[in-house]
Amino acid sequence: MVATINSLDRLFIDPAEIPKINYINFPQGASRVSERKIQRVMLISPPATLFKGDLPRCTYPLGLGYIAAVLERYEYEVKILDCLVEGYYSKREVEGDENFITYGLDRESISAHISAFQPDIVGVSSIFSNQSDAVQEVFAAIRMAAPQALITTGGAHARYFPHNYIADFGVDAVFLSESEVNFLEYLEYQNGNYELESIGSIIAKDSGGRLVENPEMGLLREKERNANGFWAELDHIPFPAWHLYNMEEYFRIGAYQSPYTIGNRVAQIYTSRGCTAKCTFCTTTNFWGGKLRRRSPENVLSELSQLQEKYSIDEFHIQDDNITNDKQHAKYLFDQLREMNLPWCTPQGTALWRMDEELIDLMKASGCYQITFAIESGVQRVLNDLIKKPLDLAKTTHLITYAKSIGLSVHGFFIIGMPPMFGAPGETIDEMYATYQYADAAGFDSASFFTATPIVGSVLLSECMRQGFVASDTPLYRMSYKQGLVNVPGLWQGGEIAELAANFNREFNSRVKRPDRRREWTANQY
Ligand code: B12
Ligand code: SF4
Repeated sequence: MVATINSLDRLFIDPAEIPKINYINFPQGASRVSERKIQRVMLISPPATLFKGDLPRCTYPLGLGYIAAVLERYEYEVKILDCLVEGYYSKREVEGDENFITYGLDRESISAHISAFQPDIVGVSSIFSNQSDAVQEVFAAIRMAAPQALITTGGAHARYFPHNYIADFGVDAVFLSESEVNFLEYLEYQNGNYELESIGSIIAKDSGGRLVENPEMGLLREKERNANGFWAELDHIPFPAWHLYNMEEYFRIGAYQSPYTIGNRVAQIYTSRGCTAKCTFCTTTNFWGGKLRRRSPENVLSELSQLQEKYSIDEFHIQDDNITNDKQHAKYLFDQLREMNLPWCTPQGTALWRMDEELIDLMKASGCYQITFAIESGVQRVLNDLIKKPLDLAKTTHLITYAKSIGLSVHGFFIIGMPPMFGAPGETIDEMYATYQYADAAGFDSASFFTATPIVGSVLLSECMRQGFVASDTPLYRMSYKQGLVNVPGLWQGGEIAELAANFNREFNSRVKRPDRRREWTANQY
């Protein structure tokens, strides 16, 4: 089984150290379609194995949509299979683990989809550690249905287990970061038009079975600003291939990330990639290179207009890691979003430390109806010493009341159970209660209390490993923010923290009056 701490790759270097970054662009041309050996590409998002208390949210695998759009631009034939949306109502127990449940297509059904398409190559998304055994099921399904097809994978989980995937599961190539360009280059390599050695962020076998490794990170960036002077580093990336998603099924299921979603036809959008902060629990810095790259407001509006025109969307969710990282750019964007006249929210969490009244006014005026503030802790010491989020509570808490006062609903994200880090003492149970009290006093309408979870690629994991706070056989493939995986001898056990977080969630949210929903949400499903 992949994804225990024992099986972490040697590439799992100090997550504070980012591999060398090269800025790259799309190639000018590609091989002739008629001469291609590899032309039919299937991109698969695996089923989801979730903690029993988690709501099976079901949203578009955007990464695969972006890759597909690029491949279509170069005339490859592409299909996206999202095993979750296609098998959403089929759920099954996880053998040997009663706390988890799997949603989505089973191996036979996945095989049937693969057989029907007969791909030359399959790319399996591996962005979630808790999907890593589902990823293995997909590999097995590929072997059953298309034994000749090349197997590849990539994403925020695959990045930390590439040798494992190749040695134990017969994968041909693992992509280590952003992959719009290197996946295309890999296809071109297979079609005799490119050198494997020239591809960045990849570990792959060449035609003779030799392993080629290049951990350097290639990040897309074109021109800096557009004609109107707005940042536009990502404007050259095509919009995700929305036409390859089963849009009506996502709309029908309606299990979007936010429990407060008001629309019935919701899209999700990325307006920037990356974040420049270095919060210890977060993997963004490591995975996206700690750099911020933006799309211009015009580019974002153009995608939203297309979504409105083609799919009649009636709401959108902004999924950026940190939408307000560049406050001025965010202001320009929100100002222009008014034109869309669509409700929107930020279920992914926004950085209170990059906000002010003017920005919140612009959000409201452009259709935002709910902000999720990612506060993490109501205790400044915990923020400074353990979480390392550049948030000053004394200077910013009033913005929460301000957002409420202008009619926005406000949700808070909090983390409890931070262990000792960098020589600073771990979070005490009293400090966790203080966070609860902070959330209460700050006036949040609702809140999520997560247990500190050592995700691969986070400094939190490396600090826990260094100090022996996580067992080496900890099943990273069963991670959820509802479990307590960190044990600090003499301070607390993970189980206690998980229970405390569950109580906080229940207590805080049981009083929330929710809008009429199509589904039942329990107080612990935040
Ligand atoms: C939106 C989102 C969700 C959505 C679902 C998204 C979906 N269907 O894809 C929802 C809300 C459901 C969700 C849930 C969870 N999430 Co989430 N989520 C995200 C988020 C914010 C954005 C994902 C995204 O669209 N990124 C933008 C696209 C462009 O990037 P991408 O998907 O990574 O794809 C690029 C590369 O990874 C690569 N790539 C990806 N797949 C493939 C495949 C191939 C073949 C190739 C070549 C390349 C490749 O190329 C792509 C293009 O450049 C990320 C953080 C982030 N910034 O990425 C967290 C993130 C993926 N989530 C995370 C986690 C932990 C969870 C949960 C476990 C939380 C929980 N409940 O406890 C659940 C698990 C859900 C599940 N299905 O099992 C972690 C995963 C870390 C880990 N190792 O597990 C992340 C990284 C955030 C973090 N905390 O650090 N999530
Ligand atoms: S501000 Fe948000 S996205 Fe940025 S490093 Fe911190 S948690 Fe991650």
